Amino acid sequence: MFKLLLLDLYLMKTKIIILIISCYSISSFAQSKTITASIKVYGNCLMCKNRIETALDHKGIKKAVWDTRTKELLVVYNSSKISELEIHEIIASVGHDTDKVKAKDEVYSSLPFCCLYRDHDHE
Ligand SMILES: [Cu+2]
Repeated sequence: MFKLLLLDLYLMKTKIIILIISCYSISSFAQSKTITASIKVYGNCLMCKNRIETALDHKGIKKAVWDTRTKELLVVYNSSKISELEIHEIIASVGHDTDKVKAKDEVYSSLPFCCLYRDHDHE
């Protein structure tokens, strides 16, 4: 009789654990989302395009295409691996301002002359 009760208790425990694990995996699956965003990134030329897109060859980022004319960056990323703010910071770290994060002056001033978008606006 006592043994049976123990077995029952054990089965119940197992059921609860399975329930917790399945809830957890469902929620982590829901958090792993592919997001497509459009970010304003300041720059001038094809060298800028290459610099921005190369910097975004990064874990969690699936696609990054910057338009030299509209200054819009199309980025596809996995929000469980990287945040949008981190993407802004990567872009700023190579010398390009975004609508959220500004590049440091010393990084900006080390860019080639044709890329100095704050001082000259040309394509
Ligand atoms: Cu450039």
